[in-house]
Amino acid sequence: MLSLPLTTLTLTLLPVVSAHTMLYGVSVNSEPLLDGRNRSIRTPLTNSPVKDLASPDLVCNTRGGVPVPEFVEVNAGDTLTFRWFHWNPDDPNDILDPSHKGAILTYIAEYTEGDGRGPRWTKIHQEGFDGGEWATIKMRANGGRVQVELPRNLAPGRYLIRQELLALHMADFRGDDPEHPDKGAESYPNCVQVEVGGNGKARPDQGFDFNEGYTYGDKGLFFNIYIPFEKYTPPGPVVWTGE
Ligand SMILES: *[C@@H]1O[C@H](CO)[C@@H](O)[C@H](O)[C@H]1NC(C)=O
Ligand SMILES: [Cu+2]
Repeated sequence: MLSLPLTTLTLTLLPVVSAHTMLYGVSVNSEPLLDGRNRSIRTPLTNSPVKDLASPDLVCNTRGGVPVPEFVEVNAGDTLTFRWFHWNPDDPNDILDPSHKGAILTYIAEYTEGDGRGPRWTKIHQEGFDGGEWATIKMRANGGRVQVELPRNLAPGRYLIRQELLALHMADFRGDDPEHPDKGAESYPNCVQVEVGGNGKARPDQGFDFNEGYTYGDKGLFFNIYIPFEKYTPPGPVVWTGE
C-alpha cells in the first residue's frame, strides 16, 4: 500500500508549505492580551504573504479597507505588545515556521476608514538582524510577541498601526524575477486601530507610501540570508522618534 506513506508525507510537508502567520492581539503595557481579530485588528482573510509590491494588500492586507468596531486605547509612550500566530492561537508553539527569518517593522498613519494606500505612513520601530539573530526568530522564541514603545511625544488621536513581518527565506531572488516566480520577500502586514491619548505634540510626518517606497531591487527586500553578510538594512524610511 503506497497510499498511507504518501498521505503521511503530504501531511508532514503541509505545515512547511503554508507556514505563514497572522496577528492575534495587541495589548497595552501589562494588560492581558486578548483576541483582537476583527475587533481592533483589520484581520486579513488568510495568513498568506503579500509579495506584489503594487498591491493595495501590501499596506494593510486583504481586508485593510474594512474598518473594525474597536480601538486599542493607549497613551503616547506606552508599550504595545503584538502577538502573532500561525494556525492555532491557543497553541503557544504554533507561531511561525523557523525558516521564516526576517525583519519586523512597525508603522503608524493617521486613521482612515480606507485601505491605507498612499503617502501617509511613518516608521516607528524596526528590528532586523542584530548580529546574532533575526527579529522573527526572536519573536518566535518570545511566544510570538513583539514589543513596541510608542513615541513619547506622539500627538493624541486615532491612528492605524501596521506591523509587518518581512520574511526573507525566499528573498535570494527579486520578487519580480520571471524565472523564479516562487521567490521574493514575503510581507505579512497586519493593521490595528488605536486611539492615542495624552498631550503629545508630534504628528507622524514621513509620508511613506508602501507601493512606491518598497521596490523589488531594495536590498531590504532582495537579500540572501544563506550566505555570510555583515549587515542587513530593512526597507523603508528611518525610524521616526517624534522628538
Ligand atoms: C473575520 O471576519 C471575516 C469576514 O466576516 C471572516 O471571514 C473571518 O473568519 C473572521 N476572522 C475571525 C478570526 O473571526
Ligand atoms: Cu509562510
